Amino acid sequence: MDLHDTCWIKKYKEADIDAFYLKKGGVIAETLSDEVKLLLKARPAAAKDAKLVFKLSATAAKEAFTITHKNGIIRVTSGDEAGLLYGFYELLRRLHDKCDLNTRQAPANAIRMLDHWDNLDGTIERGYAGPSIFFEDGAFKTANDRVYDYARLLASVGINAVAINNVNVRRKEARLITRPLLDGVKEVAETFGRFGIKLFISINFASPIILGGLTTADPRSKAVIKWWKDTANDIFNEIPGFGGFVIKADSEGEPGPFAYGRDHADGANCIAGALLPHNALLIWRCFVYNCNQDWRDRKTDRARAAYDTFAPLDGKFLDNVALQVKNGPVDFQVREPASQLFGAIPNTNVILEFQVTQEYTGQQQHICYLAPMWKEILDFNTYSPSGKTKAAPILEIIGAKERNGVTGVSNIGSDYNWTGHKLAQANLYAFGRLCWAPNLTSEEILSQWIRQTFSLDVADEEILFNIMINSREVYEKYTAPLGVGWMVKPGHHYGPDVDGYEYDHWGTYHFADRNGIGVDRTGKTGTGFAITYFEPNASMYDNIGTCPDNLLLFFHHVPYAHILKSGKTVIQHIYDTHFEGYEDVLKMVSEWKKLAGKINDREYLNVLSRLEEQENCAKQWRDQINTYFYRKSGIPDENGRMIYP
Ligand code: GCW
Repeated sequence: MDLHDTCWIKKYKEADIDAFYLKKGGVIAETLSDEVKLLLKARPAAAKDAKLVFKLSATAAKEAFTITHKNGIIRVTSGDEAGLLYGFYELLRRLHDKCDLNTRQAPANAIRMLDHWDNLDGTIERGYAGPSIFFEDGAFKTANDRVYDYARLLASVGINAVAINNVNVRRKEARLITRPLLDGVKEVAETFGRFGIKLFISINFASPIILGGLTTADPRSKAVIKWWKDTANDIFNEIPGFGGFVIKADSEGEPGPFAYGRDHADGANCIAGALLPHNALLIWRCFVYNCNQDWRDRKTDRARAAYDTFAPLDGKFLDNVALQVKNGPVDFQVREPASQLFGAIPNTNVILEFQVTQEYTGQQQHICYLAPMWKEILDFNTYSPSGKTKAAPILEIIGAKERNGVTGVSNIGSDYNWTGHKLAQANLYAFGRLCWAPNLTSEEILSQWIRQTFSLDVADEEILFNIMINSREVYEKYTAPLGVGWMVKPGHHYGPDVDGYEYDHWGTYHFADRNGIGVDRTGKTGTGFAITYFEPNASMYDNIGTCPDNLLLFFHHVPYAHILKSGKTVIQHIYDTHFEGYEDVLKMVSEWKKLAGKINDREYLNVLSRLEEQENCAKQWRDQINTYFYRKSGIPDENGRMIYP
């Protein structure tokens, strides 16, 4: 089976794409591929006989493209081949959507990346769509068409970098940067390279010990510095277009510079120095916090950790280091404020990290269209004084530099439809589109994806659109309330367990007692996290009267009877949203059933079976949360609905 039949580019399959892409110079496609011709037929007469011209232009910008449609000629122009490719896909989107073909576009972000948490044995950490497409049984998969298909899929939405292995780098995976595994890396890098995508490998900070036989990985050690240089030289001899490394250091048990009394600038610069002559990038993750916290300690705050570690180091990193910052200060929860690090490290390259894989948002069993959440982060105004204007939204900060950008933890695996849950494809699509053009709306992107993926009439498209567009809000309603997060089963993170992490060492608490709930992160009585933001955000969050309802419990510990801006008490809000969230899921199920016979059986049943799981799980969430808070507070539901005592 052609795997593209299962996703959004099926409607514009084009056998010729690779051929034109590999040729240097302008190519005039006198004969259009059948697929494009077909699409053209759907257009008004004027475009039917159009000639397609692809042209590289020395004066045009790289990756950017112009499409013009004049006198029967459709011309795609770019400064490089990747730009032609992006232009081609944009053209196909426009033909498919029957809209004006003339456009001029440049990507908003220089780095548009996906991270894979794939292990050499083929498992994927937080993967919900089958085993790895890259690895199995300790080696690269052989005769693997899937990588080629994936590269093409990613190019269709403008992705230009991929890291293929887990940031938790075990001893075996550490060997990816040396032979013989490096041969496999080379092959994958070449496949990706044909689609303008740079390959990155996640590395282990202790590699000089693990691979080099040294007794230390101290970033100031001459032997260590030399080992990284030699290793980088070897890699670039083999793979000249290699992208660079990703590293998780001093985080959740991974080794890092702290062991040697060094800071993260020392650590990063040692390795980045080895990459610098090759013009390659070191992506250094900021997910650094104390994961051995004592739950009794109310002062240590995981939400502060990345900021406290990295803000003081601003400006101390080499030019080819980019700090990778998760969208929120804790960990990819369904609702978190934007990380306060954005805007706080103006003299450092920064990459925003989203989680496309749905670890905390229903694990590709629940429908959860994530674009609205990503948009909130991108649009968040940091008010960083270093911004050019008073407005310094995150999307401008990350769009401002050549080594800035966006990355996402990929949600794909070997499943026939790539993402396990058919509708989770929309997240991969939306992620790519937002990396390219963060100003697109969640609605525009979703409509596009639906039109390109299914062949539905307008009324049915609307049914599907309505199921998906608010699905993140629905998920939020029946899970942890008002921004407090977690309450998931420890370890795998699926399903409700209100106190699952409450007395654990991960720094993720809700502090519910008989009187109230929430984390006091205020300046006066709490951890001070709120006031690490720039004004006016600091005051807005710090002040209980101005803190938005949906983040109230992230910032404040309040009594159950506290009245929200909505006019409801916190406890009544908890009950209402949990009853509503479950009802919303029932509605999703009945709406989806209306699409029976309109979508092929395999896809229809794929979604239906997952919706059944979502319904059961949402019910568990509803009842466990409601009962938990009823037992704690003793306050009954105003509307007398069933809460199990
Ligand atoms: O959210 C947590 C995940 C870990 C992950 C970690 C990280 C790869 O539960 O599985 O490790 O984040 O981002 O490093």
